[in-house]
Amino acid sequence: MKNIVILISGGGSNMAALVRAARQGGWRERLGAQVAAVISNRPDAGGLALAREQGIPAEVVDHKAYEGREAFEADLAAAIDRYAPALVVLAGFMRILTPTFVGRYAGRLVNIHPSLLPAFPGLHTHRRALEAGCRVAGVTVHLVTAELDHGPILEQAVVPVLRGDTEQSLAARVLTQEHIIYPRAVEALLRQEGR
Ligand code: NHR
Ligand code: GAR
Repeated sequence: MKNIVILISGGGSNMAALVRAARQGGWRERLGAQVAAVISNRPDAGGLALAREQGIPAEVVDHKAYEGREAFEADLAAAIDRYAPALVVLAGFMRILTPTFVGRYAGRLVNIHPSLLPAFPGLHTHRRALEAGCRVAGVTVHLVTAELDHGPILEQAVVPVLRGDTEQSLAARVLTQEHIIYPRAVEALLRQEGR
C-alpha cells in the first residue's frame, strides 16, 4: 500500500479535499494508495478533528516544545517514517523545513502554495497580489526543494482578481481551486512508476 502522510497547521480544508478524493475516487482500489495519517505542528489545528472523524490517525508534533528546527524536525520525521510514506503532502503546513528534512523526502515531498509561482513565494500572498494590482491570482502545486516555494511546478490554477476584492474574498476564490487541483496533482504523482 502506498501511504500518504499529510502535514497541516490549520483548518485542513485541503487535507479534507484529499481525503474525500481518496475515498470517492477509489484510490485504494485503483492506485493502491491511502491517506495513512495526518500530522499537525499545532495542537489546536482544526484539521485534526476532521481527520479523526474520518478514522484517520491524527498526531501532533508541537514545534513550540522544541529548542530548534533540527530537534523539531527529528521528531516530525520519526512520526512520519512510522507510516513509511510514498508521499508526504504539505497542506497549509506553516513551518519552513531545513535542507536536511527536505533531502530525506526528496521527490516525495509536495506543497500547495496560494500564488502563481514564481510570483509571491513566502507569506501573505493574497495581500501582496492585491497590493501589486494583479488582475489574476491563483495557486501552485510544486515539489518541495530546499529553496522555499521554488521546487518544480506540478499544477497551477488561475482565478480573476475582482473589483472590491479583499484578502479574504480572494483567498476564498483561490481555495476553491486548491481543492480541485491538489487531489489531481497527488493522483498524478501516485500514478508515476516506482512510487
Ligand atoms: N520548506 C522548504 N524547504 N521548501 C518549501 O518550498 C516549503 C517549506 C516549508 C513549507 C509551505 C509554504 C508555502 O507554501 C512550505 C514550503 C511557511 C512559511 C513561513 O515563513 C513560508 C512558506 C510556507 C510555509 N513560516 C514561518 C517559519 O518561521 C512561520 C509562520 C507561522 O508559523 O505562521 O517557519 O508558502
Ligand atoms: C491554503 O490556502 C494553503 O494554500 C495555504 O494555507 C491555506 C491552508 O488552508 N498555505 C500556505 O499559505 C503555506 N504557506 P487549509 O488548512 O484549509 O488547507
